Amino acid sequence: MPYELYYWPDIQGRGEFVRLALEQADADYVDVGRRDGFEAVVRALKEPAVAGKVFAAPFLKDGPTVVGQTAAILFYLGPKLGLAPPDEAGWLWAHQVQLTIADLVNEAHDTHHPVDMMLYYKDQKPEALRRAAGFTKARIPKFLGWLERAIEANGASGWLAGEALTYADLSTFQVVEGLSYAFPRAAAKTLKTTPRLVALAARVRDMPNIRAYLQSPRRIPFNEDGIFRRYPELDEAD
Ligand SMILES: N[C@@H](CCC(=O)N[C@@H](CS)C(=O)NCC(=O)O)C(=O)O
Repeated sequence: MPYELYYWPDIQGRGEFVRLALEQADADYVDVGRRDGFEAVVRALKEPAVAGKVFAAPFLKDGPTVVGQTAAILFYLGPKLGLAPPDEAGWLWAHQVQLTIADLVNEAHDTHHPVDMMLYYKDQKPEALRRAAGFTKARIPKFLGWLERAIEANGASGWLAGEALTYADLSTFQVVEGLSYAFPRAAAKTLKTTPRLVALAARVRDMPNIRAYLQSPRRIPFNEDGIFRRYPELDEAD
């Protein structure tokens, strides 16, 4: 039975962290929203076996198993896909990294939707400008600086958890891509100070399965409906 990923079909969003893991592992999976459309995801969220468990997309079905929350999906998939560290301490660490990335993702989202996610960006633009100023000035350096230190602390492998690639590295790559798309000036400024993080992202980008995925129609381009949106006025000034 293939894994079934349920996520919105037109954005990378939070689902992309799961897509990257499935693609790197060459897993047998169906991206149900991409195959059957947005309404298929809405319908699935209302199924009794899903509605009682899942708060929001993305979620994964693996036979009778239903898992929601991006970090929990990756915690579940990591060992099955060969993308988790080998021991319990490593599982916990990779999960901790993924949860920290989830915090970053929430803050990136809130730069364009600081007041109400049901309102349009244009209806909360003054607040967005204030929120984004703090995000670009202090939070991007803090999150990326932490990732840099974590790679360094892990030792010579250049990865985040142990000696081999894990889903935490794939998600870190996605964060570098997303921030570089949404906030090119602020991200570039910080990335100049994080050589290990830049090297990790380049290594992931160059892995054969990831490279093939990025060049395929399955990789949805970044756009202004997702988490990482390019509104130039929200980026740092030159
Ligand atoms: N913490 C959850 C957040 C899930 C989430 O906010 N999903 C968004 C799309 S990226 C959604 O569909 N939200 C609908 C809602 O919150 O009502 C995760 O990391 O998976």
